[in-house]
Amino acid sequence: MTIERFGTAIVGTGFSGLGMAMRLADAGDRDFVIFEKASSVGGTWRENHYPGCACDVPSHLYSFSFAPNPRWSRAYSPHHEIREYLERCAQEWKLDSHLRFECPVTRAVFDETRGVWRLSTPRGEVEARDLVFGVGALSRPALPSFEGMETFEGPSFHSAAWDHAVSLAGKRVAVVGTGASAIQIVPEVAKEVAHLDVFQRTAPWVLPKPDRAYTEAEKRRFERSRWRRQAHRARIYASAELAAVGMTLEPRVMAVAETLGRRHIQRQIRDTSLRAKVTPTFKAGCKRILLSNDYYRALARPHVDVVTDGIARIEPWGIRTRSGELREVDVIAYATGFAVADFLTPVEVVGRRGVRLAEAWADGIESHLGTTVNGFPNLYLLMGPNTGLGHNSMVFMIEAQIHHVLGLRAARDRKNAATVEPRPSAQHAFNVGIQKRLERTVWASGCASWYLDEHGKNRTLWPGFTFEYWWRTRRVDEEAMAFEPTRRTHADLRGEVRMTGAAKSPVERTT
Ligand code: N01
Repeated sequence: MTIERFGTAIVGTGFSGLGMAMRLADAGDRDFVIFEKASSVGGTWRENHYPGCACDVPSHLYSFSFAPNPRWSRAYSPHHEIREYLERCAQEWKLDSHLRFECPVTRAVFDETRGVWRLSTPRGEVEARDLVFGVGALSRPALPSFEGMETFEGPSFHSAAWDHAVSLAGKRVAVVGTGASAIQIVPEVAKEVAHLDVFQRTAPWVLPKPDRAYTEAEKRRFERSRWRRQAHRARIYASAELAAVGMTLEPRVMAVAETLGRRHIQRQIRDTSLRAKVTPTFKAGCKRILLSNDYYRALARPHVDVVTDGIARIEPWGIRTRSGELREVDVIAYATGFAVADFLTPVEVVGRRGVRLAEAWADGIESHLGTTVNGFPNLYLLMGPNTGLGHNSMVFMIEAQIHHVLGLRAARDRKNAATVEPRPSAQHAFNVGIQKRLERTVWASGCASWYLDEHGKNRTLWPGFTFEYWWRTRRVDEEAMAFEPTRRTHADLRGEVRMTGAAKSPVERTT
């Protein structure tokens, strides 16, 4: 059996995986392969296409700084525009020959003798010196486990697997959940259904969304002037970053958001009992703050009910609430979120001494700077533990991480080492520091959220300003890392490499 060998294997084709590949190509390194379980690129923007799906971070910031798009149609673009943007990036950076579609990586084992990762895929084995996971934290839909779910007679699906073949026109529909996905789904679905039940367990904080379409003149100006584009991006960045003050330094500041949220409810809902139902009872920011101009208005429509009784079980013809009432529905959409803590679960990752990543993470997912893990050399996690955000663009964090990965590899090569990984003491100190800071944040103010793992620890979010993360990742702290030789050097291995993928060539930047 021939084993293909690459310098770098990347898993995933969302912002993380594609961004990594684009930056490698920019650096003149074309010795990489990208594995994708689906048949096209796009990550979460390929998977999520439910009605109303759009980004709640402004597009001029929710895009690569090195691949600007002056022609975003709106401040907050719909999902298909973001997916098309990522497809364009893949084309312009000539990534086609590197992409392996419908080819999930199922196992990754580190070979200590040779200092390489051996990957198992349905199409055979591959070896790579570096392994980059860009699989995202929100890629595994979490379906609830209500009794009787399998007995439901009508169609039912998760928001991230929306079945557009099911027409909702004139039907009785239930949306379970009131998170970021649901508040986008509800206003759209309410337009066509006969009746809509929104099953709310916890009322979220929802603020007005400062969305608008860009005019043709604005788009032309963005095209002509790099300065104007960058100034616009910088303005968005700075105003988003302000929210980190309330979330991470002084949670009392979040009272401002609560005032805005209550005012939003009062403006869009007249019925006082409905107002009371949808008014949150936890500190704003503890769960993600949501943005919508039409969610409350949709809830106030006569054919929409907010059901807060709790779900007892699912029956063939509908949903039985804890109060005993049967809400008859034809279709159920579960907007119930994602399995966050175990985001690498579908892949068995085996590091030094045969230790599985799942074992290393038995007490919770931990890494150094959200990117590297002791015992797992030359392994890099993009959007890894504690790099998530409640207030700004993940693409900013992803770019900082990619820069960090490139820096780690360069430091390793400068030292003629074969592997790089964090020292246990550095990883420990990083996590102790992060957890200490997280104790003072709004996310620790008492609500239940997917930011917290089963031990109540926040392994998801970065506890400060994003520019701090950028600052800490801009240069490699070599004291924190262990660089080690292996019995065979990478140069030896390269001698036996059968070159695959595209030939090395300088990459033309086409933005
Ligand atoms: O998921 P969620 P989401 N019974 O976990 C409820 C990103 N995103 O898909 O709050 C009844 O936020 C649950 O109730 P509760 C964004 O980062 C981004 O909406 O736990 N209800 C909640 O209301 C976001 O944070 C964009 O009490 C149950 C809802 O389901 C993340 O994705 C757009 C339940 C789940 O809300 C996830 O958002 C969309 C049960 N058993 C999403 N289980 C952008 O625009 C769960 N719920 C970038």
